[in-house]
Amino acid sequence: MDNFTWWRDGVIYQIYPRSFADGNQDGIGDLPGITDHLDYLADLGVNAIWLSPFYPTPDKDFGYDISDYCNVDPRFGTLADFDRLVEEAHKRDIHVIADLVLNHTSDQHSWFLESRSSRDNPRADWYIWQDKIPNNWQAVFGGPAWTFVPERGQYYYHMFLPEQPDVNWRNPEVRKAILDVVRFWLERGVDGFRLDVFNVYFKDDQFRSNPSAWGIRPFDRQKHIYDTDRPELVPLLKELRALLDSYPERYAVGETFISTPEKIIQYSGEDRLHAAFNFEFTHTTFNPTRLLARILDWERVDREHNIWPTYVLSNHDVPRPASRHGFGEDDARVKVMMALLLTQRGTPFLYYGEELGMRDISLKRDEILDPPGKLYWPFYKGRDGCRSPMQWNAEANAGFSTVKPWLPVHPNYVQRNVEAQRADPKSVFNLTRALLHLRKEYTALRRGAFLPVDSASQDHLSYLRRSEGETLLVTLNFKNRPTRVNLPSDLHGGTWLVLFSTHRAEPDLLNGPVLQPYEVCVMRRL
Ligand code: TEU
Ligand code: CA
Repeated sequence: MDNFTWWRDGVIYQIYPRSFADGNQDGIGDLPGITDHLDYLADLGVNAIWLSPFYPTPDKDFGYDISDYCNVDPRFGTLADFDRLVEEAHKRDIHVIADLVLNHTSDQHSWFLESRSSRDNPRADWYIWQDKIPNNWQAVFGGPAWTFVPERGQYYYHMFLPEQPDVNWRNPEVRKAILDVVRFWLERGVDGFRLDVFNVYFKDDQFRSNPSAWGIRPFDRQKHIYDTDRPELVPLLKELRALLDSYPERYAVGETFISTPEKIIQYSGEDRLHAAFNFEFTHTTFNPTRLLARILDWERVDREHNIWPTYVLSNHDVPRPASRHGFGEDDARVKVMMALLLTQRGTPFLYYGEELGMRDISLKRDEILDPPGKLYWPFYKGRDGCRSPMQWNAEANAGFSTVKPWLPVHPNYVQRNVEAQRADPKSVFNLTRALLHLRKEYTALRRGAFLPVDSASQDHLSYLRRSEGETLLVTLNFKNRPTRVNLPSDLHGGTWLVLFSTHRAEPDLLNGPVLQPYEVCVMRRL
């Protein structure tokens, strides 16, 4: 493959470590568990894994509250386990992306324990302290964003939980300490980073109050112009990029908080982040017209700003696509969405279990662990639903662990698991695997132009992926009825080969194929 760039041409698979595989049978997934399943991931065909936080944490936000940036939580393993995971992943040509949460630490991090102890300790200015609450800023997970500490007689700022104090990025010592953290993981062989809420690192230097807006949660009733997206950010991103570029082929993808195309344009590019998430597919409805419009937005962003698109259907913060689009246990619509994701021009991100069409678990109120779920129940039930253990086989606890897992396994695991889906040629797993392998085989799928066909259709979404010497046609029927794809006349006739289909073995392309209900088909013009 000509100049294959892993993060641009490849597919990235997100692992939520505590839910993937339990290596030591204590009910919590861990790094050795992941290492044990690298052959599974290599066979599936992914090029990189992104690990949600595995650092020491008091677990107020399940790892997104880090108490030591340069270590592994004993529940997840040791630094030696991490080194082994990286080594074994690299042997299989799988790159490793670490999740860095650099906007805030845990309140149990030694930096904060010191900072909160007095007004004149060496780290007094490592967090954001104020004598009085200076503004109306709210915390994302509920309540005001300022919490009082009697030892200092002052308030500190936290955009999320009070147990997640925001660090003071304006302090040069903090900046240096954090860039040293990045270097620490680069030196350990990490290939890239996912940066948690990177665009909120800096807050307004004058602490101005946000203007109001319409919304449900108090946090949403403000326009976030002073607590997010401050101008000091871009120079920092440039410094970070220079650090990454001092190592070969390293990568950073940012989690844009309240993502918009404008923000992504501003924060990604040659001298800043490689990519910033576009979350459109996590909330667009199952509608070909709307999905096409979103894709064309990103095609434009790339054309005009040379920013390689990214696509994701889900992550550890949102309901799974199979729960959003599937009917009961039926996977027809789930396969359409998976095929859409994997045939885009841009880097697709998969979330563990998506390749099985895993559904969200539903929990009773007293089973909920996620802090915003506890707070806003029953209006919002939190994010535990999409974090249930990976379903490996039909044995006890889905083969995830021999003991009771930290979150319940979805009861559908008896039928819906890796082993069963491997054996079923029509499964979501085999569709995912087949498309991942096609993506490796065809340059047109990775880099080829995206050219919509019959784009006024309300029923199907069809497009060519075309590169020099390769023309592929992707057709996705979004309806539970047959529909015809009207091909432009220059595509009539010719010889076509079906590379993948949920329904057919032979092409039927006289004037355009008639698609079966929810059919997914990828053909190649010979
Ligand atoms: O998420 C940012 C974030 O606040 C939302 O995605 C959030 O999960 C949603 O609004 C629910 O209310 C990142 C992480 O992905 C998330 O898991 C962390 O909880 C959060 O930052 C704080 O680190
Ligand atoms: Ca374990």
